[in-house]
Amino acid sequence: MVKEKYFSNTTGVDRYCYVYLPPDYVPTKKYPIIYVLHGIGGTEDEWIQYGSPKEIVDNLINQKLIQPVILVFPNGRAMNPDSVPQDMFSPTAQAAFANFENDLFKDLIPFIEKKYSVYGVREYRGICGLSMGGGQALNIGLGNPDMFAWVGAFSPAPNTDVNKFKVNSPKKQLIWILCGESDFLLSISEKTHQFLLENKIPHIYKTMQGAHDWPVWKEGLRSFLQEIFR
Ligand code: FER
Repeated sequence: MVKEKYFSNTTGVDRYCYVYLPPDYVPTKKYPIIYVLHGIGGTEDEWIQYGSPKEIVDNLINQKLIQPVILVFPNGRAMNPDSVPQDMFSPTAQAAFANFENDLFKDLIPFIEKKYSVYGVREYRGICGLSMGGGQALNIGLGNPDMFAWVGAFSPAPNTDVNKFKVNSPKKQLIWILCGESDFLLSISEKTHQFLLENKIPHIYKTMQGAHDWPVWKEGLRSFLQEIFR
């Protein structure tokens, strides 16, 4: 994992993210890329600390279950100062999660996709996340089908806003949602699934045994990646 620092014009301060490079990364090849978002109390560290993404993705690639892929773990809360607010549910914190969309498009994607060897087109770009980050992935992914072909949400949170989805887009997307059956936010996944059905938007919706917790989110990353490269 490489820790990267980039200047954000959106917040006016430096921001950080982690980058996962596949085992045989060479800058002479091009790679697909996926942005992986954390939950309401996390930062760019959260997935690395609790989700073992390097082990998960190294294994999938080494077993030839997926193609080599680059993963980026941003800080999904775009604010100044860039810290975890005392009240994670405060309007300021909520606004920072929404503001991340600006940082992502104007600052992070340009920085990352200049530095690393990626295709740089929607067909090879994805976004996914857990809980608060799952809501962001749906809002940003389905709101910008011209930017993302792959969208994954693991236990998406109440920040999920179907009004942000571009329901009439001709661009095809792989939309993949997973939630634990005893997750206290299961109703959000159910409602989103219903909305996508009613609007005839193809998607995959799965539940599994589990709560609002890492076993579900790690399985989410593992399964979403395999669905993409099926
Ligand atoms: C909420 C309950 C949970 C909410 C967000 C969350 C925006 C997020 C939880 C997480 O990220 O783990 O009412 O509102």
